[in-house]
Amino acid sequence: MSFDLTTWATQHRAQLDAFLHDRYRDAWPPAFDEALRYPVFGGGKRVRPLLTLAAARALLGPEASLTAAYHAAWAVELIHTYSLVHDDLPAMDDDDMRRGRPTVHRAYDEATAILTGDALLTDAFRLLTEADLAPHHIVNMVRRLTDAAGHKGMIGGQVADIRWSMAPGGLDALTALHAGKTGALIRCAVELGAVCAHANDETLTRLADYGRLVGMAFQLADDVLDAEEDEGDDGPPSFVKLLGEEETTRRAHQMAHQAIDRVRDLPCPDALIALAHFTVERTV
Ligand code: GRG
Repeated sequence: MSFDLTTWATQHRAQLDAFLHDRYRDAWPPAFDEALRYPVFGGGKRVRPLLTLAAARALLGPEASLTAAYHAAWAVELIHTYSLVHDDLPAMDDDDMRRGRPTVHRAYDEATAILTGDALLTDAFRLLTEADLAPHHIVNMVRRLTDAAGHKGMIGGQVADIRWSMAPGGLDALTALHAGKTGALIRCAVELGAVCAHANDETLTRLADYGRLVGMAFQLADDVLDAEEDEGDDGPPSFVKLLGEEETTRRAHQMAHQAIDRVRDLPCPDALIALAHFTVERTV
């Protein structure tokens, strides 16, 4: 039977949400639970956690329990969510709206937004420790997520982005920027799914490569989607500005196909293949 990404993703999004639904019920102080839930259940596509689940499925098969992978999936999504909350702050992008509604610092206040991001970032690592896996697998995941989210990955990419306007670079510099800012966490999402499925070193390297390629394809597609709004010298750095829309689109599709080539021999690669296509064909 052919694989239907919409059905699979809808089912897993619902299970992901149910899994985390009660997590902040006992937040302290009690009223803080509302601010914590606001960005977490704010209508994100859940691409990263779906990649984690898809990587575990690719190795374990369609019937396997993905309980450990759910912990990893949520950990990655919480890091992504915190990064958006902080990225919207006045000191960063200063955005009033995200996903069609006020950003956290607009819905609440700046201090609440900073602390909400801090709390979600911290809780991501707590979640990893709760996965039903041997301690060495958990340590492995903590290290990978720390590297992806920290100065060698997402934060480093964000710093490079902020400095870009003072000293813009070429294609290599922009690729390095996005390998950190967007790519590191997407690649890590895939890696954690592989760790949860006890992948050997060869398979992990192959899946990490898939994650790297899909992460870059995701950013190239994003730059095409945002091309109009990013226009102008004071807009953010963008592949479309360096390569044009047509070439950026061509490279995005090429990378998605290269990513698929890395995983097509795995036991159950259907969801990974469909997500690679979605990454470059999406309209949001
Ligand atoms: C401020 C700590 C800190 C980090 C900032 C990820 C990031 C680094 C900033 C977010 C801004 C941005 C546009 C990043 C590029 C990555 C990206 C395309 C984010 C949007 O991801 P989607 O499309 O978002 O998966 P949804 O809303 O679906 O969750």
